[in-house]
Amino acid sequence: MRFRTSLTAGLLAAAALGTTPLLTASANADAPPRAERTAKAEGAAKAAEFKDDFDGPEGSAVDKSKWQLETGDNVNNHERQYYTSGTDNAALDGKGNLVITAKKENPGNYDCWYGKCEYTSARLNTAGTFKTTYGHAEARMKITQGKGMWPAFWMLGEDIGSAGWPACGEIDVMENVGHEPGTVHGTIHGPGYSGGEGIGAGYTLPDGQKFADDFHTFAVDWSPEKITWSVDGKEYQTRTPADLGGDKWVFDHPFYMILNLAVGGDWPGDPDGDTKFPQQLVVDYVHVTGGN
Ligand SMILES: [Ca+2]
Repeated sequence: MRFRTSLTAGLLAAAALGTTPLLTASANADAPPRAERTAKAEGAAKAAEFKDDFDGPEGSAVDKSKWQLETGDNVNNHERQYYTSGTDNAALDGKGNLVITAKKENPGNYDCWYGKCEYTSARLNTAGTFKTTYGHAEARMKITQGKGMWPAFWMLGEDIGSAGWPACGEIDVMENVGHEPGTVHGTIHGPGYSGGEGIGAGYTLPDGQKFADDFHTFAVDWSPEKITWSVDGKEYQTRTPADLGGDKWVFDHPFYMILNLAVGGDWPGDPDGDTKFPQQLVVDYVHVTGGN
């Protein structure tokens, strides 16, 4: 729902995920040269799949072959956290989860757009390691609670470095602002429908339940000219080019994924005296199936 930029443009040029064709050795003298066989195998292995269940020892870092940590602050949304590298704000819990922790501290004496940073947190992406066009992207997470917290699972067009934002497209699979504990939002942003003009909808749990009280699955089913959002398998929104009022649909090219926990900002507002720290965004898994 609000403008966000990738903080490290350099990583956008990072190499795409290499595929490792599984070739069975052949004794057939007529078999094509290895290079040709490899090319054929890569052509056949088109499906983009991503799977991180965050298994690993407590306190260990995320798998660097899958995730890259972005660092710095984010003035565009007037977020108040500083995103750090290392494991201070993003680590496995030894129980099969990634935990992104927002802390009210500034041990690194980091500078933010408003002065000395008041909070630290983490933001991870797959820009250099995984991208997909279409598919089912899903994360199972237990989110934060309290005013000013802003967890998100979202995607950006890999061409952000050349096309810029919002021409690259942004798919927000799940965003929550802490003052709406029972509601999450799914949104698309593109040229003519970005920032507060993003096109989306909210999903609210029944009976006053709060998302922070349990794990939930947040997903999009993304196909040519169609994106459908769901929570716990319940579809609540579908968008197609017909929703754009003539603006351009920019979701038919590769995107990468982002997980982050922002503190404060234009949309959620700043934490208040009732917001407890540290806050944790607990991620059981991120899976993508059926992509290209
Ligand atoms: Ca897990």
